[in-house]
Amino acid sequence: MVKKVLLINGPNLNLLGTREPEKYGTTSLKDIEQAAIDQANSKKNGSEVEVFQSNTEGFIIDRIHQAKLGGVGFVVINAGAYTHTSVGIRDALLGTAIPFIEVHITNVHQREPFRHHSYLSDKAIAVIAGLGAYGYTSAIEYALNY
Ligand code: CA2
Repeated sequence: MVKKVLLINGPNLNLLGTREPEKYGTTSLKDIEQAAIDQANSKKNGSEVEVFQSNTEGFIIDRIHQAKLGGVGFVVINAGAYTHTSVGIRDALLGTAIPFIEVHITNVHQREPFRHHSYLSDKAIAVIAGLGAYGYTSAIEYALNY
């Protein structure tokens, strides 16, 4: 079983819970991250969740590289807007060969056409979109049992 899971959130997701609650809900990123950490701790088998948020593409890529060196066995990622633009994040995930789940709070397929394409989906173990904050909970649960 995977012992170390990394939860990555991309640009603007630090604003969760503060604005646009009708779209993104009322849960803060801090609460989402703490819930993921608690999920791992409740397993009582030494599993851990590390968390990272950045508004900068290169920092996300650097963190994925570090994850490989740090023994992370699974990544849960909401790359935010970079989902639809970033070959670099795709290449980092493929280059490290860490299995990952792509999460979106909203159902991107009900939104503007430019959100329908993802540079990550075809390489993800799974894609979760539209379940709100519960999408993270379910992805972390899967990752911890992987
Ligand atoms: O649905 C998702 O989780 C998205 O990844 C969110 C991104 C968007 O660009 C993707 O297409 C879908 C945007 C994150 C913005 O987060 C905010 C949260 C609260 C207030 C304002 C923005």
